[in-house]
Amino acid sequence: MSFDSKQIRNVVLLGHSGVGKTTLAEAMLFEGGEISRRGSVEEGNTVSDYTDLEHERGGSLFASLEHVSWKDSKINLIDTPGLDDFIGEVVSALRVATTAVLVHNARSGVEVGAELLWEYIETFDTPAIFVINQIDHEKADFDATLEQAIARFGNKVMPFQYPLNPGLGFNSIIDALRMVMYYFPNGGGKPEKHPFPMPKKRGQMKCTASS
Ligand SMILES: Nc1nc2c(ncn2[C@@H]2O[C@H](COP(=O)(O)OP(=O)(O)OP(=O)(O)O)[C@@H](O)[C@H]2O)c(=O)[nH]1
Ligand SMILES: [Mg+2]
Repeated sequence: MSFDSKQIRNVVLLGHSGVGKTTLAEAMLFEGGEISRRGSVEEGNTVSDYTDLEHERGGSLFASLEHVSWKDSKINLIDTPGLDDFIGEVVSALRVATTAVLVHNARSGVEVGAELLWEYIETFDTPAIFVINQIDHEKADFDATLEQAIARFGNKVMPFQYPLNPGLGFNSIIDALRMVMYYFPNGGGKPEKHPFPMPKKRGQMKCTASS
């Protein structure tokens, strides 16, 4: 398949060490049909962390480039290491990226690595999207992480997708742009689309997109 330059996106995944960037990259490759089975960092079989050294350390040490086709676009995905010892890998990736995806962890909130990376995003003036990850963790606190992100990075942080039920039973996302709820059935597979669940009274929903 060939793409012209307007259809190509260079996206860099960055974030504090261990937030889940490599796992997210693996999920994106799987959803895009590039791989038929999702590998895991623990099993040492992700596309991104392919070196022996990364398998030994159980985390990314190098920026790695993957490709995924999505609808009529080609996304060049660069997964970067979170440890600040390897910041050079992140800086090189940011220089060629059209979009930065700054990943946070709902279990730990906004961490110091994210603040440092934000300075680089601002230096390169790269448009950024935040992803709040690990929503399924028993200690996940989406609202607190979002509040921290707004407090630290300003009012430009605007949620447009958020989880309906973070924590162990997590299975639904609200997409406020498309006005739709995605429900992920037990056992995985494609999400079901449901109508946007409207609260009966104002302020009744736990996570609101714009209150
Ligand atoms: N429960 C849960 N665990 C996750 C999720 N994403 C990642 N993990 C786990 O978090 C740990 C770190 O994940 P990685 O994908 O290696 O994180 P990373 O940001 O790439 O880490 P570095 O490359 O070392 O910066 C692994 O044990 C993953 O299995 C998630 O959405 N939910
Ligand atoms: Mg990684």
